[in-house]
Amino acid sequence: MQSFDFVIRNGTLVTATDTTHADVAIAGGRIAAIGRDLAPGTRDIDAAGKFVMPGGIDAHAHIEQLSASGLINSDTFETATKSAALGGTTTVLCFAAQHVGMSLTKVVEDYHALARRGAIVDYGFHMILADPREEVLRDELPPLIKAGHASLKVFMTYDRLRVDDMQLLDVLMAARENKALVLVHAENHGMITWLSKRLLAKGYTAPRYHAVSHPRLGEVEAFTRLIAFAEFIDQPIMIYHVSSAEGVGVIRAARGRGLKVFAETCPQYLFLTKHDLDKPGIDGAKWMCSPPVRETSDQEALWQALCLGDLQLISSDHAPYAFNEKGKLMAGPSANFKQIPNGMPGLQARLPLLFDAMVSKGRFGAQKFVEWTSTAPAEIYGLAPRKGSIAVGSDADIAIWDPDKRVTFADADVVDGAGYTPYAGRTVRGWPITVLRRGEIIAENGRCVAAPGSGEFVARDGGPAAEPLGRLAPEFDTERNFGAQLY
Ligand code: DUC
Ligand code: ZN
Ligand code: ZN
Repeated sequence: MQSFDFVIRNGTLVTATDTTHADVAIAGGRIAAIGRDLAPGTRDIDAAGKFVMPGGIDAHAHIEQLSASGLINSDTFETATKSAALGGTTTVLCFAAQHVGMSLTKVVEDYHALARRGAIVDYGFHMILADPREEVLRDELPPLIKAGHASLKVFMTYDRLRVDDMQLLDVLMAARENKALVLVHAENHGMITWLSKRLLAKGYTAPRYHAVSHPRLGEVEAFTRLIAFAEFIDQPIMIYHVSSAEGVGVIRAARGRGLKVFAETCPQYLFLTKHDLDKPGIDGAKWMCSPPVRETSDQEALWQALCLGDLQLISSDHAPYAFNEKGKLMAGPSANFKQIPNGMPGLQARLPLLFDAMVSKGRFGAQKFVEWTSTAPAEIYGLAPRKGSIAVGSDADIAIWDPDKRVTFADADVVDGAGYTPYAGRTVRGWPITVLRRGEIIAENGRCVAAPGSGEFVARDGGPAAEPLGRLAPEFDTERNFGAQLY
């Protein structure tokens, strides 16, 4: 008879497609059996009255990263992934961020070294390209993608990081040639810069004006241009952190035409509004991210877009900056909104906020919760079938949720480097009480019990998501372009 390391008994097992009462047996870090009356394991966990769900996959987290502000985020792989584990997340996809002039190969090596030392959950890297020089795309990119980093991120705004139209086309083409997904921060840089200048000149400097300085039409323009480029090159894309109803409209139209446009939103756009930035003095800086949080009507449009499949997943965009001179207040306590780094922590709060809204309060339910926070990111980013579900043969990445446990978010409980939570004072019902990563308990009853560095790199290929549609723009079609071979 097969022997098991763990058997999780009597729980309600939830995947993206099913909800059943079944036991789950784990051997050698993988799911070994699912059924009733399984043989005892070395250790049995009684999950009666609890939900047994796949560990969360957070596909958008800035960890110990050199960011657009020129600062490193206020955490380390250890603190960030500890917060992830405590919040029920067992895999993160973060960034290896190339800035102008850097070798991409060296950048990727450096981030690997940081993660090897500190990571508690499993991880992979998207490669940020701020300087897609010819030799980077030709010589460095192909082996890095082959080594398991099959996603490229570009910014259409931020002075330090943004690519222009030609560079964006080059990156899309390089991704197509090497079968990688392209992930994009898409906002119109000119509109943001122009509007910010006018606001500041008129003395509107407080954090709340950050919400005004990123017009929703900036999302519309950038999404539209990006999608046209992606269609032209026939390259699948992922649009990051969709924040507005209008942005959703552009994506819906593109998907309606059959284009391979994936898109995510984040808890901050579902649970916060611009009024959260409207605090005395500079306090609103804690709620500053880009794009900014918007209106209640946008929240509703985003939920509907998730439900309709226009958006496929919810990531945190974890990007913490401490509320001190090493973070949000790097330019001092009287800084204007342009001098404040953008971003907020989210690795720990993402799943409890969504569990509360979707499972405890019943909106869309437990299976959609699993789909949008684990299964869809696994499938889109090439982590499936190893991650993202509870199935025989998959990694035993499991979060056991107590649906009755109430927790009120408080700054005192924050373990990432931000030192504050944007959700302080908010009470959620439902909390991950036991979290297993590859069959090892990493968090239990609010304590992280795994060693820093025990997380493993997960190599990913582009998979079906990165496969081009095969629809050639007329200019790329040799039968219609006088025979020019452009691919
Ligand atoms: N915006 C970004 O583009 N990245 C990190 C955080 C943020 O707010
Ligand atoms: Zn971004
Ligand atoms: Zn981001």
